[in-house]
Amino acid sequence: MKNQHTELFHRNKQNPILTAENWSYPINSVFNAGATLLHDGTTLLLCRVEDRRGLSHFCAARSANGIDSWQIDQQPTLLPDPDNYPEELWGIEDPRITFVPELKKYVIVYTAYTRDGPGVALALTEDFRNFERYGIILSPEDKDAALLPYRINGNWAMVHRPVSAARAHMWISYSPDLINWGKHVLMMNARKGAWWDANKIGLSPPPIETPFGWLVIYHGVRQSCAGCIYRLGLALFDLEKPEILIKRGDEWIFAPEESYEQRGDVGNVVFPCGYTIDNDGDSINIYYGAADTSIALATSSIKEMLRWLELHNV
Ligand code: BMA
Repeated sequence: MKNQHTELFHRNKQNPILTAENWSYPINSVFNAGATLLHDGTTLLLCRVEDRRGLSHFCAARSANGIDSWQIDQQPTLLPDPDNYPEELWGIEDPRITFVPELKKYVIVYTAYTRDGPGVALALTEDFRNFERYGIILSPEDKDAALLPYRINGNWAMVHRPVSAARAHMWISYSPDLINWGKHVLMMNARKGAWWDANKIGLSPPPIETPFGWLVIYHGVRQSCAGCIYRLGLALFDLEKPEILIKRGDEWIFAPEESYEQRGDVGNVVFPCGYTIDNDGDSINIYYGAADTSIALATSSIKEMLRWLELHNV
């Protein structure tokens, strides 16, 4: 009998939707893209592109339907700038995009690969052509960060994932100006032992605002003697105090199962950094890096994810 479980994410039949072959300049791989809908309804992906030295930069791809006919920038859109920002020495990775109505700008939070490991950096843009860099805002080792779209009690709020010793949990920090971050609070622990999300977790795309709280898709890293498996789970946090965990799912909801997810530069990885939400306010398009090699798309429903959490809350 086939193993039956609810499929919350539905893979697009055209997966992977973007690969290195789509680029007009020589690259190694394209994965872990931030995503947003532009004001005219165009889907914009800010793709992490790894060059043939192993260093990453960002390149924008635009599509009317978010699935195919991508218009990809002919040159890198945002390159690391180690002369002015030395913390970007070994590249920039894994952008998460938040449109911030108060600033009328997109805030991009990304990993700067410093000499001492990954740190969190921030840049603002209105058009994904010109960028205003704030440089590194959280020192290494820290990554998997995204900004919430509005202030909470007067302060900006950012989820991130510092690493301490052998374990890595999700934290949230607050700032009056997007530069100085404090009031650090632990949001959610990695579990222990045999769990799929033991020892190391991190935010995947930016939290999804729902009437019931911030719905968070997070990744759990299962380490074994055969290597790591990156899978996704769900949690819900309080809207006004986002460090308060309301619900956490037991099982993972999405895992590497297709060949393009299981094989590549880093096999067994599904890693979404962005999504877009359709006009119905419920259908969600999740863009994920597959095996650190290509970009794939899965669709889901916010209501169904919330219903699943009701049943799977631990
Ligand atoms: C994580 C991040 C991701 C990457 C994943 C698998 O730590 O660095 O960029 O996709 O590892 O290699």
